[in-house]
Amino acid sequence: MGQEGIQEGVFEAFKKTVDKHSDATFESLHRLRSGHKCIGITGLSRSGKSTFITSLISQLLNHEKAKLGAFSPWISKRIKAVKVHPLGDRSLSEFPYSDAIKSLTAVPPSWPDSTTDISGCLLEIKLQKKAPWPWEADTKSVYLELRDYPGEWLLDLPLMDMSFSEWCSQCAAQFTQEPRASLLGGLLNELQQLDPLAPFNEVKLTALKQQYVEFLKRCKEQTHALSLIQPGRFLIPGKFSDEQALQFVPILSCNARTRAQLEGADANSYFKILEQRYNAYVDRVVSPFYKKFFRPIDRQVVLVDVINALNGGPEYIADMQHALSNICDSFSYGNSSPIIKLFSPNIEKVIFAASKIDQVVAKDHDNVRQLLSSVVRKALEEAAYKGAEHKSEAIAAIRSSDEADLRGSFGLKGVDLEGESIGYIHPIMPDHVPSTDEWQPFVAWKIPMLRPPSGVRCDQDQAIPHIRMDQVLQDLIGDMCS
Ligand SMILES: Nc1nc2c(ncn2[C@@H]2O[C@H](COP(=O)(O)OP(=O)(O)OP(=O)(O)O)[C@@H](O)[C@H]2O)c(=O)[nH]1
Ligand SMILES: [Mg+2]
Repeated sequence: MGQEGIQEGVFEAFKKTVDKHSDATFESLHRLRSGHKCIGITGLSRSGKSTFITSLISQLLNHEKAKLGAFSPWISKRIKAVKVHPLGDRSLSEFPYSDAIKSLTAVPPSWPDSTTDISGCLLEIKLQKKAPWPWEADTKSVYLELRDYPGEWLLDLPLMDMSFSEWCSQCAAQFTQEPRASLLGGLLNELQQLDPLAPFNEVKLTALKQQYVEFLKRCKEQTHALSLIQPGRFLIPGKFSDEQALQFVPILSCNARTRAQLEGADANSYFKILEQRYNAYVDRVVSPFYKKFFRPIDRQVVLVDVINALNGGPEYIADMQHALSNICDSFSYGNSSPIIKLFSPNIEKVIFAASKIDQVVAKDHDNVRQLLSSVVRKALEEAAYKGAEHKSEAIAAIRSSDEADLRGSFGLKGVDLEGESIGYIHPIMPDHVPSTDEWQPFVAWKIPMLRPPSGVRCDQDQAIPHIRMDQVLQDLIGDMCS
């Protein structure tokens, strides 16, 4: 290629980049201002995202009574005021903070509702400047964009890098393993018998899709939920409930056909029709969600309910590890200049946090943190390699237990979801994923679900009790508050 050809190629590549990102460019321009960051609160379904956001807002709004000893502007008493604003994007509903606080302060208190759609808010923290020039204002504001969404939708991100036949192969491998094989029941055989080259039948597909959704519900609603539940919108469709793009199922026998057979299949075959709908799902549902909510993220908190997965057993930890590694593969790490970030936003910091750590005694917290580090080891290494700051933590957004001497043994007391006072002792938490002969005590333990603490009046300036939310705040935004 001559000089001209090379220049043409470079120009085309630049034009493509601009075109690809132009929809996000204007949205991103305002983020060039220092003191404004988009914070991703990411986590699988029920990992504690909405509770975390609620607690974070509440700790800051009620900073005078909150215990935030690890958060530098709190120690130096530089927090002047905190305000929650709606996000600039008016199409997005406001994060239901007041509803969550209402539930938490009700008699009896209850947890915030499970999330069914996207919401967000902009949190402004007004700080006293350390040493302003005489002509400067003596305060500055730090802005945090926060967004919440159903955890199920996160599981769709890996589909962007998977063709329909690759997704079918992944399902074929998973569905013959326990516990999924039992949860599928008769549907396993039906999906295995579905011939990709046979003529498509909408009535049959509708029946299969209904059964498939029931199977996904069973995966989610059993005692220990599985992590990898795809496609996420089949359970929580959001505004896409009527889309034909949501009408497909995996064909488990794709592997029995050659690539040429699948590519040359009749336009009205199961393979071609379902592939078309899968592609439409990825293009019209998954990609826009990724572009709007993940691409602008500057700093990421990934919440992981590792205690619950440990309690489920080896299959559940492995399933969670697989799901998290797929999700983290779609993160774009790096610490680039603001101008480069405009076109190619990167995650400059990531904090993996084991959530609901109040379910175990304090002396085991560090073990759980180490366990989490081993579960997400690959993602931590990737972040380190790409130059992003990274850390693992163990936190409770809302501390719902107290340590207690239970007839001579050290344990926890709290109130269960039925309102009964309970006390329990748990096995010593491991600092690594247990090996085959180490699993027994963790699966034998029946982890109780705790009710949030009673009598917290965060509607009257009191702060919610927590564990290490102040450390997360410091790690996440301490540098912006200096
Ligand atoms: N003990 C304890 N339980 C918690 C804590 N945070 C969350 N939980 C429990 O975890 C459940 C799920 O929390 P959510 O905040 O709704 O989780 P989510 O990730 O927003 O869930 P989805 O919106 O369904 O994806 C709650 O209903 C509580 O039972 C915590 O700090 N301590
Ligand atoms: Mg939620």
